[in-house]
Amino acid sequence: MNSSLTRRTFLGASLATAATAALASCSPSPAAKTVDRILPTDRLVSQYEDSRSSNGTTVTQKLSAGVFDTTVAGIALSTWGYNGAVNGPVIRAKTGDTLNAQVANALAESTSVHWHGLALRNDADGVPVVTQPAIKPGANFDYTFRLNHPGTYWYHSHVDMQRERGLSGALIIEDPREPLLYDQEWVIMLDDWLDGITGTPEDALDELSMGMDMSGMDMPMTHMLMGASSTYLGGDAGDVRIPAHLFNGKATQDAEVFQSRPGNRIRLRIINAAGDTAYRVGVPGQKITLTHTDGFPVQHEDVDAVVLGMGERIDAILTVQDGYTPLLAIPEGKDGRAYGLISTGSGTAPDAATLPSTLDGTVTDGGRLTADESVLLTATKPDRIHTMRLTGSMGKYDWGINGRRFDMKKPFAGAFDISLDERVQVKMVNDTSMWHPMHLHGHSFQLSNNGARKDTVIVRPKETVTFEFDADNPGQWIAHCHNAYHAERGMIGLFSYVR
Ligand SMILES: [Cu+2]
Repeated sequence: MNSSLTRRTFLGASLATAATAALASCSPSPAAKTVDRILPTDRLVSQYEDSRSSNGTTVTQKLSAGVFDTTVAGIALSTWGYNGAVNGPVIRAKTGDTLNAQVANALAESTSVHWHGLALRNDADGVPVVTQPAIKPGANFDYTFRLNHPGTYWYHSHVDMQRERGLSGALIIEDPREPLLYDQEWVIMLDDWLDGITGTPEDALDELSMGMDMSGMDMPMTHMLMGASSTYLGGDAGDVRIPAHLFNGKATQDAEVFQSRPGNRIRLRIINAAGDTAYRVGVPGQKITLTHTDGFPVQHEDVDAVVLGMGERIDAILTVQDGYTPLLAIPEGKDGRAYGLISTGSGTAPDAATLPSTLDGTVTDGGRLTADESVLLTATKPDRIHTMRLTGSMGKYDWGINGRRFDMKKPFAGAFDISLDERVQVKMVNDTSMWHPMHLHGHSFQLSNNGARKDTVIVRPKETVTFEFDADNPGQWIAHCHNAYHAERGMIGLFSYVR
């Protein structure tokens, strides 16, 4: 097993040793020695934070990462989560507020919290060792940062496979001048769960990491999924066999029921927190209106279903009809499903067996939507163009960027250098035969041709996805596949601000 990303190396290196290692690795080239990287400790990071508007209000949230006993899909198990739940608390704040998250680590190993989708100060991004040393067992860490854009976000551990247990939760930033009209709001976290049912996420990663080279040896395959196929995603849908799909932590046998009234407009805030599963979400026989992706508004589209890759979010409006309305989340190319029910108090809940197993008609995803004019980047020529080739294969399980597996001990090796105030264009070229949900930290990019503003986008096999962003948030920011297994095996790159 390749050990470049094992737990010990991942957690053992400190920020200082990482910087030293990077300098050492660059030493053969005299020019490289002069690279002046804007680290998370740089005074520019605080200066930029001070320039973000603040209303003086601080929202405080305690998050205790620990082990707890629970029941998932009818099975009693022990797992890890925040504040003793499969989904951490829904954190709510407003644009202009400061979030103060007080993290206590009650786990037996180090952890961190990443605030997915936020253009926040670099030293609060929660990526050991790039933006902070990991939070050691028994230690505390305060994340304090200003919230400068409304939308549907989430938070999760950024250490090893911890996110594949329960270490994630929703973060909703409300707009004090919300232009969207709706009566109610339903925050929905979708997740593919195996911890405590078929093994642990580490077991699954270990098995996948042996690669398909082992498949001729009659090895029993508990976790590896062969032949999962999605036309929508362009082929292979996923790597991992998933015993339970969860809708707000609940499998189908105890589906959540959301109370409403006929005619109410519900804002759905849908978050795909899964590790290896894209979900197709919709209501059989009824259209939903897509309004936002990854926190930013899009030109509204009425669709039968929307596909979310891991890490993506979709906001949609659903008008409630009398009786029970099922909101289905069907895993692309995999068995099973998750759903929640909207009830107006009349009729009877549908039996799971009577619900359709497919959602067809008009189907789209966040990457195919068009940005609302209010959030379009100003048209300008790129100052810098980077190409990120997505590389690797299921057979070798050697996922990487430009053929390189990210090494936390040498985070600056192969870095994509950028400078403040540049317009950066990124071409993501998928050289692999799988789709990847690619996520950029600390920025919202815009897809080409007035596409949506996003931070996570589906890149299909052999496809090139081009996006641009403004380099307006100094620091060190990773960009990676949000398939947890691909990222853990090395499909991570670094956008590095340099002077
Ligand atoms: Cu991937």
